[in-house]
Amino acid sequence: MAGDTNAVEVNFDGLVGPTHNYAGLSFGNVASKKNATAVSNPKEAALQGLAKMKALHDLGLSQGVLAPQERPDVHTLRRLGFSGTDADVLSAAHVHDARLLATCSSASSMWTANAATVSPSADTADGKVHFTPANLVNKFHRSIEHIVTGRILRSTFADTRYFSHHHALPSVEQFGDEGAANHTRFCRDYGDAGVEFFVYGRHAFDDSKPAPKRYPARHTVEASQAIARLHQLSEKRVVFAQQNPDVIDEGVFHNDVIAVGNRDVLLCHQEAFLDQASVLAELRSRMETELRVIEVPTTRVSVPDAVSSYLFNSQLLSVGSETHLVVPKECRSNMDVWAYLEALRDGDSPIDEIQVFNLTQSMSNGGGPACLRLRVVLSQEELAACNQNTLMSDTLYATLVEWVGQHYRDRLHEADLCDPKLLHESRTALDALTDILGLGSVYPFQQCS
Ligand code: SUG
Repeated sequence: MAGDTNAVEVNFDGLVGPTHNYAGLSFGNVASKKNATAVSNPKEAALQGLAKMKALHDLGLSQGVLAPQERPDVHTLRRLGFSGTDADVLSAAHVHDARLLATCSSASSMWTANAATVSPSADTADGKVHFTPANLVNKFHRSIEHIVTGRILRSTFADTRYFSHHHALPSVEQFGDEGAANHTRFCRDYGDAGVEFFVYGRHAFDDSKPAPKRYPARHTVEASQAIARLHQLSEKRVVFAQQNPDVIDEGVFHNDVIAVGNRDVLLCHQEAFLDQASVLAELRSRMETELRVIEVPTTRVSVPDAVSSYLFNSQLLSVGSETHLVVPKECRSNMDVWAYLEALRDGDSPIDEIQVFNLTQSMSNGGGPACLRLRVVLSQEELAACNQNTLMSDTLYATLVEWVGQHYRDRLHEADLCDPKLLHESRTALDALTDILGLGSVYPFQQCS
């Protein structure tokens, strides 16, 4: 179905928060475990993320910013029985169990591909853009994100004439939802009704179905089906597919570590999906336009190389009439991956340009270019209705670089998380940020004072 020809994809990147650190919190995510206890550099992390946003803005793309969360999360620590002043809470949690304090201090909301699932108005029965924050229930440090994520999304997309916000799904493993990292949308032009592709890791209510053995499958089919219902999607334009459980066991903890799609292009590894030939056939049968699939063979790029280079955690972007692939610099350091990418660019593939970014601070926690962004397809009217302060511009970039310079540390270790000065610095930074982005009082510390 042809739609609004002026609709655009806006990438809303997560701003890295002041407590960015390496705590090894994500079992099944190889980089997170490998770098547990390393010293992080929050300032560099935030600037690396901002540099990517600015570069994409400079290419003429629409780029937005989503604010980080309040961390350490004293509110959650109080729910777990720690009391006294905020400094008492931090110190008691640290003495009792430093790991628990680390789980309440992660800057993991930077990976906004996990913030929510978004369905554009061209796909939904009521013609609104639908948002469901992901419950991220598989990892405690991430399961405490969705309430504030929901508030930030409501402040960014406030106009109820255009935007519909749902609560996160029930916070239980049966409805484990990891958001847009497991969701792709195919179409010819962004404003056309698209085919929404939901990829899940396991079935919660059917033990007979295959599941990974070593690492957790974070996302269930039941969660994907619930989102499709909430977002009022047409059954004719939805495809559900199971991730290959064997690749989850090799460290592919989200689908966006093994596949990426944009408009009519799908770049995926040969081993991405269970029964891949049928999945691709079903996608093709639902599309009204040709689906161009680049299936990367194992003989060219092994699954471990895909995981360490994050080749598939790239952004496929439409830049004018060209398609650009935004990859992390780890792709250039891997000979097989880089040779494959060069051949793609120089050969007869849909990919015209490759852009390489240094995102090492995020990458060391298993977060590449695609993890850092939430895609929101908007008509021009919807774009005009969203919070304009959150849209990247030369001025906003300069303001945020200065803000980072003023508030962020350049060195952080897990042992620093109990420092009450860090909490104070973080809250001061976020208070200033809510003014810059015009968000209102979205944080717990702003609501109880
Ligand atoms: O959920 N890492 C994140 C990385 C998320 C990447 N997102 C996508 N693939 N879309 C995660 O595993 C590590 C935190 C630590 O170990 O300190 C972490 O949460």
